Amino acid sequence: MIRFLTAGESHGQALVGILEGMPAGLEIEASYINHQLKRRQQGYGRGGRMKIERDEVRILSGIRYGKTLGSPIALMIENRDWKNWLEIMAVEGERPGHIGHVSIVRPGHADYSATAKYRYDDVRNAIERASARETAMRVALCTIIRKFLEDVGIYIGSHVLRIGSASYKTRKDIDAKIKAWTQASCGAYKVTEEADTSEVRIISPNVSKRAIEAIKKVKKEGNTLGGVFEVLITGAPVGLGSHVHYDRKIEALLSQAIMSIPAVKAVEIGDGIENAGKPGSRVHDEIFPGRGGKINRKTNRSGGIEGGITVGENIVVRGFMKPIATLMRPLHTVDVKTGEAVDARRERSDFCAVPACSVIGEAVVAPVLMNAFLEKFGGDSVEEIRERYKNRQE
Ligand code: EPS
Repeated sequence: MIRFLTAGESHGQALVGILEGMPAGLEIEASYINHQLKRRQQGYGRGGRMKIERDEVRILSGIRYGKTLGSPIALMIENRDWKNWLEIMAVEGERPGHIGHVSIVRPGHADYSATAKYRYDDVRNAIERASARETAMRVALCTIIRKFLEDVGIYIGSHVLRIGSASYKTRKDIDAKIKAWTQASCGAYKVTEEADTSEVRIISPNVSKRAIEAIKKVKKEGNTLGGVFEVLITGAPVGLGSHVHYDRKIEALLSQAIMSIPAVKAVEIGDGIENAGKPGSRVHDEIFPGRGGKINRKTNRSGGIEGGITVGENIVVRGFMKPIATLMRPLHTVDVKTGEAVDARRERSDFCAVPACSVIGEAVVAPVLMNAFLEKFGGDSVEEIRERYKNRQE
């Protein structure tokens, strides 16, 4: 079973992570992880921090001569910005007199809730760990898992469907493209490759252009925008997850993973939202006889999951991200120290982070798939697992 932990404040020295449970013998290089870290930093609409950081991982343990040992893997990503925060984020010593306490809370962030819960005397304590900076380490750890999945033919990809009101009018064309791409040998990887050519990770140049215009507009107005992204998984076998217990249903676990990304407030599996308004005859994916005693389907409205178990079709998970809570045109709020009505603090932030969020979405589903995979085909080394997987019966 895969477990992982992350630690690190947004402006502290570094982000660190430990990944436990990876089988031995997986080939992995820092450059492979760094490629995903770079993708997470991209996207039109990001703020000043991404100009400072150049996220690169340091592998501290668990890998020898480019292969996993089966022991815990420890990673570190330095925060370049830390040198500008040495006094504010000092680990030891007294607070210097000129460093004030933050007491104005931003609506929509963890500022109020975490400060109240942990009885912080400084909202900065909430801001630091609630920051989406933490996702850099999650992407790093999950990329190692993703490498294992890719080696057995399970590809994870993503693209953005909507930013603010800029979205596809109909899904017909994009769905046809995705269908063709995902039927190709590298599946979801092609979708990601195409999305990566757009600054907002939207495959259609038209929608992409409209999304960039929309971000430009909110930037000028001191506002922010959210959106919708889609994570696609191709090559997953039949039988990941289980119907027998609530905490083994794979759509529940995938939803939790996507929902754990900061600012994601809704998740959809397949056409879940649309399906709720249709009769059953137009929702369920009819089953037809296929080649070699297998089954065949013409639709995949279920998002590749029935009864908490994968059915062997593409897995489709969508995340709905709210607009970032830090606005340059501040909202009404309260100074929690004085109780006075004030304007929310302007804190450096992104204007739109949906493209980055889609890359994080690709990463966070990997441990869910891996655990279901290990439960079914598990072993201690990549070699052992591959043998079991090769000899499976579907
Ligand atoms: C982020 C780093 C943060 C933010 C952003 C994501 O850096 P800073 O706070 O120094 O600007 O840019 O976090 C948020 C949007 C947020 O609300 O916390 C990153 O590395 O992704």
